Amino acid sequence: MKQIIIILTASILLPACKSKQPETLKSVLQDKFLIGTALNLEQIYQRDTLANSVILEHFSSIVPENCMKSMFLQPKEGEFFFDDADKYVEYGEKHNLWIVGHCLVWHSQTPDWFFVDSTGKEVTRQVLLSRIKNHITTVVSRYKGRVNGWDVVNEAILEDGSWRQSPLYRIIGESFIDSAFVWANRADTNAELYYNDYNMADCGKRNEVVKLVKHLKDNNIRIDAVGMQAHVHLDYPSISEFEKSIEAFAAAGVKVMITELDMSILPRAKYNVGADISTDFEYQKELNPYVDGVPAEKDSIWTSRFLDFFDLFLKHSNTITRVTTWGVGDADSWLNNWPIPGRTDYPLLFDRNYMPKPCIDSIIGKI
Ligand code: 9MR
Repeated sequence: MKQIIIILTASILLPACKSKQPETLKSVLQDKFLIGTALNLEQIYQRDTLANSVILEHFSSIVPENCMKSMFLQPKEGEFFFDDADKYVEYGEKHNLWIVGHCLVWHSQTPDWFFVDSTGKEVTRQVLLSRIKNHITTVVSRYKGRVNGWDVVNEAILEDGSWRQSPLYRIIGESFIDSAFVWANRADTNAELYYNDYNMADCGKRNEVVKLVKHLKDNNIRIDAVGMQAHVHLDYPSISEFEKSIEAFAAAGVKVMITELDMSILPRAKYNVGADISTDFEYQKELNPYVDGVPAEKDSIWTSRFLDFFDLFLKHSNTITRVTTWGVGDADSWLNNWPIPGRTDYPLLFDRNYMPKPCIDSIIGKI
């Protein structure tokens, strides 16, 4: 009898005593969209416990910042290196995260041998197509059923709507995109397939990407989403132009993902350089003004604009299925070294000590 009373008392009291779990980005956003982050090797190998706990607390999706790019996966023809990518996928599976593969076909970070023969001469269309097919088939098949979605083609179209004159385009023509999506689909019919690009709020690029999506769909080639990288600035792009692109991609019949979100706080060397890593400028002190910290006023401008973007994403949460930031803490960001090396930027949601910025509380408070 005494035992029954104790059990009954405990079951009545326990729920009331149980402390409420603190809310995190991933907990509040779970019914809206996935919230993701890019991981570097330090994070994939869990060398920093603080970064690791932030990732697991706040994020529901991951993407590898570099280790799945073709120059790392296939440094020599037919010789694949999968150690880091395997570790990345294991990490995601272990923690039940939505795993993105980035990226299968890109003009950049492609190994030197990819576009040339043994004499250094550009390869033929047939050879290049067979190299792309082999790369995609090998990589996607290895992670079949494990990677949830792939950036199949990255950055093929320019801001004015013309096609990037990369070796992919010059040697094969526009159809390299069709082939890449067909081969990725054959290798894993369940993984989602994405076209991913930066400066997607620009009208020329927006229209051409819509055309591309329609072209793929008209030809029964599967594409599931368009990735808007969102390397944004304090003065570019306008929220309204960004919104037009979300709406245009959704109207073309695909989901939208915000795939590489960061917002630089630094003055720009030149208006609108996009995210093309081949662009760089010389270091100048006045272009690196916040080495010792950001003045409060500037910080609040950053926070308020970041929140404006978040409001937009929440407004379109029926269309947007994932928002991924390009890195965890400010020190991890590529923007510290691009387009000018050696600067101190503050573009992400966590500071250099992986402490949450005020923006996170505001996002949590909104939902
Ligand atoms: O953040 C990545 C950086 O560490 C690499 O040096 C760079 C080289 O290509 O790529 C960066 O990530 C890019 C991404 O893969 C594609 N979109 C633009 C990103 C920023 O350049």
